[in-house]
Amino acid sequence: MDRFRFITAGESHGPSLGVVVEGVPSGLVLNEDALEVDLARRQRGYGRGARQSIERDHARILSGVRHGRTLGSPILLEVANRDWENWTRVMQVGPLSDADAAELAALAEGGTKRAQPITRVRPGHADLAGALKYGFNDVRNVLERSSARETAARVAAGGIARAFLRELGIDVWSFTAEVGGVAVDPARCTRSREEADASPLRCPDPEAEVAMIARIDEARSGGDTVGGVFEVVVHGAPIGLGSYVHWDRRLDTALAAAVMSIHIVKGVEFGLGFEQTRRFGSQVHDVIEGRRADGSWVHRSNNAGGLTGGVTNGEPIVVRGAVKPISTLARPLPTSDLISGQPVDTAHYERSDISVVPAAGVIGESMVMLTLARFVLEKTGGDSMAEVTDNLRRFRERIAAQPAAPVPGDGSGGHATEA
Ligand code: EPS
Repeated sequence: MDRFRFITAGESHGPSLGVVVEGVPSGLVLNEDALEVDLARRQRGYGRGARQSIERDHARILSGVRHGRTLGSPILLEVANRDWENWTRVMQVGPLSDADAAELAALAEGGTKRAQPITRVRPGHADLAGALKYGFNDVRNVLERSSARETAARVAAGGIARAFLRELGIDVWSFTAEVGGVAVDPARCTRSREEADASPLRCPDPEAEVAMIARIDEARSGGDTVGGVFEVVVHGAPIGLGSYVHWDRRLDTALAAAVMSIHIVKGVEFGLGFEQTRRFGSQVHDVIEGRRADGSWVHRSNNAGGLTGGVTNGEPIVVRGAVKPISTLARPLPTSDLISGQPVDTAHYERSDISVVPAAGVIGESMVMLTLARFVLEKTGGDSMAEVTDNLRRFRERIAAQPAAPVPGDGSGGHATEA
């Protein structure tokens, strides 16, 4: 059974978001302050909308932890929606009494947008397909769950994976690589990781960031939105996570699905990615330079993005997510009405972000960490952190040693023992 599996619940303007994370080993040090770091990073970024000035995301730990350490039991986290208090009648869980219904109707009548049913489906959003699929005549029922607000719960869960991976020496971060066609130039990436993280777009290249901000301002002034690319980088993953033996055991399969599952992501690539298709093999494949004294392996480059045959090869894992422009536009596109089926001039608009690439990067980190944690546990097994760390240390020692030279016909069938 998959370890570190998780399931989220919650509507964007409901009382709260929840997530249950199952299969976390016992003995992991965990507290709410640690989870807050990534939640705050997810909320920041130039181009974010008004919602983030309302929310101050904090995950309450409601189960699975005692005296600051995990118990091995399911961990339940809750992230409250502060905005809920502005939506109590619209998002009321219980049935509407006559008085409630009259109040809601009066609000809608009086022009309160959030109380009005939504039928002008937004191009690019889940609105139309979702309403038809679930049988709704009010798109509110779709957008509440399809909203990227749900990613706050994923990032809360990702904080547990970060604590787990950190104990094993595995480190994950991300940065904004591109916004609206403006890309970072590795030669100009002068900012340290801390400096990049503190910058408006979480960008290591200060010059590119200025031009990226200009693109966001341009989108804002046109009532538009703009996308980009984030890059997640993993250091310290041991060789041997994932497997080439079957499609669903490849780590790249799982990472691609995890990153692709983020609402705003429309493409995923590893290492050199699609650029590989434009080069000869000699300009793509990473020359293997040999084993170091400490047993690690060196490649001349990392175009494969740390994964060959779906297995970690000891190089940093590099995965990028393509972020589409947000589909809620302040100057809405023409669309059609869900009920009449006829064209209308403008799609629905309440409020939105202009650009979310830095936030998407933090969510990308979380999805990568949750996936890696699962694959680490698949490799090591173990119910307690002591067992996991012990097993991983022994595996690392085993593969660092020089294997015995193969002797044809010695009966070992090519199974190495240490020399
Ligand atoms: C988000 C909260 C949402 C949006 C955004 C992500 O808040 P609201 O809908 O109340 O403004 O800002 O969601 C979308 C981009 C979307 O398309 O639904 C958040 O917390 O990340």
